[in-house]
Amino acid sequence: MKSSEFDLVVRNARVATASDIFEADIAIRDGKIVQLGANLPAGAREYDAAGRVVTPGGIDAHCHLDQPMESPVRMADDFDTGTRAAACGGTTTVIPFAAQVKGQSLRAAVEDYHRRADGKAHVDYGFHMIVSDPTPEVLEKELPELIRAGYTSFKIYMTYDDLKLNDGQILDVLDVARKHDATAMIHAENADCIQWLTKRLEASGRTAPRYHAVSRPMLVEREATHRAIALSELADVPILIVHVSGREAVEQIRWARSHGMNIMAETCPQYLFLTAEDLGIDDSYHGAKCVCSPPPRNQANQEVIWNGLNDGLFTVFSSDHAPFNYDSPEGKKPGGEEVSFGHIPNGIPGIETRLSLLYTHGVLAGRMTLNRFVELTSTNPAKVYGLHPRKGSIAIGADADLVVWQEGERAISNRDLHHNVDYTPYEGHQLKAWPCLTLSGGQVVWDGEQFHSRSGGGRFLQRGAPTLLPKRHQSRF
Ligand code: DUC
Ligand code: ZN
Ligand code: ZN
Repeated sequence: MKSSEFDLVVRNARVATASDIFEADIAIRDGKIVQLGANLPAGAREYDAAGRVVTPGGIDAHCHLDQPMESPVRMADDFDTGTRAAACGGTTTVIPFAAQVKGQSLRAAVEDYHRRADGKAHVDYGFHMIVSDPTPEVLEKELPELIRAGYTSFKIYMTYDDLKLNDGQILDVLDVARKHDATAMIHAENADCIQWLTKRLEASGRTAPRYHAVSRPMLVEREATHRAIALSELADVPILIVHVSGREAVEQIRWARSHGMNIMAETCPQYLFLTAEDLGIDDSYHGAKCVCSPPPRNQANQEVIWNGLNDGLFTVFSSDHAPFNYDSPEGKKPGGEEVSFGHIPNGIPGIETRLSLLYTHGVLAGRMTLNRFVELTSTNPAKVYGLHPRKGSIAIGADADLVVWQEGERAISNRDLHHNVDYTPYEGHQLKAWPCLTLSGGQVVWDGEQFHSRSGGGRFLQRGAPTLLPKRHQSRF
């Protein structure tokens, strides 16, 4: 018999959801929110949020953890260290990627990924699939079965030799998304243009990290974004364009929306806080730390991304955390070498800093409302990826995944972060807010100073159908 009706009461919270801001006590029992109200009875434990903002736990719907790479490269974060960092940064749900290797079944990729995740995660997690080999078996059997089993989203690549699909294959996969109600994410960059530019740059000795940005100009993203939109129109299914970097892709998405198409879009911190200059203004290899795709652009493009975040163009804000150590033969120096830009593992860490950066420069700088912050970082990802209303809101019956915010000056330092990467691209960056408490399933996983492993661990989330957009009708073809 419990002595109190509630396991925990978070008292005097300034609760922020995607639609409302109100003062309330939040009562938690068995990992769920069970009451919201004034002057609730005492819980077995109490936390006084004393007027602090409390938001739903963040959902990082685009991050890479322990994703198998070609030897000698290896991701620095697995599900242990990656979800530890997530928790300390206020993220209570992650959705990384189970990647199909060409020639391998999709189910095998998902099973392998469960072996990597289960029992190791400290926050709840789901898997997106990466479809790299859409054989008839995959299209007709594996994908529909896996979608029914709760893997209700997948990513399609238009670049990277080992992952990319051609347009016909993309249409086939989009058709499965339409028929079986899944969310299709698209990495939109034109592979042939990148290859052509890379060859020319390397042939003339321009191999430093900064040429990564030169090899992937905005036009390669613009062209692929436009093509993805056309393929979505033809297949008659919404898509979500991931990691949109700047004006040219944004213009394509605005055009599609103005023509009534359901095109969703994601952006990430690197397109707000980094520029191509972070890849180097000279040939220094340090720029490898910020090599990611698409590359960061310039300040004018950062403004375009801020506008899209504020005015509703973007649906979700994710980290695209892709963790590689800088000074490591498994990381940015494969085999211990300073390699040409075309061989530098793509990606930067950001799972822990995503929310604080957006809160500081978005909410506190007056660039977006607190409600919009919640929508982009939690509510919309929950809806797009079939987790709402269990996740993404502060509501009775929802999981007790909560973040309490503390305001004050603090500089980002890699020493203080909880990932397993030897750098952060945001070293020295000044924050004005960060989480002082993270609850995952009602348990404290971050108390503002220390990480606490969740007893029983994070759970695998079987996800439902997307709910952000109305269910689509029959195909026209
Ligand atoms: N780009 C991706 O598409 N994925 C991982 C990291 C990156 O830079
Ligand atoms: Zn991508
Ligand atoms: Zn990615």
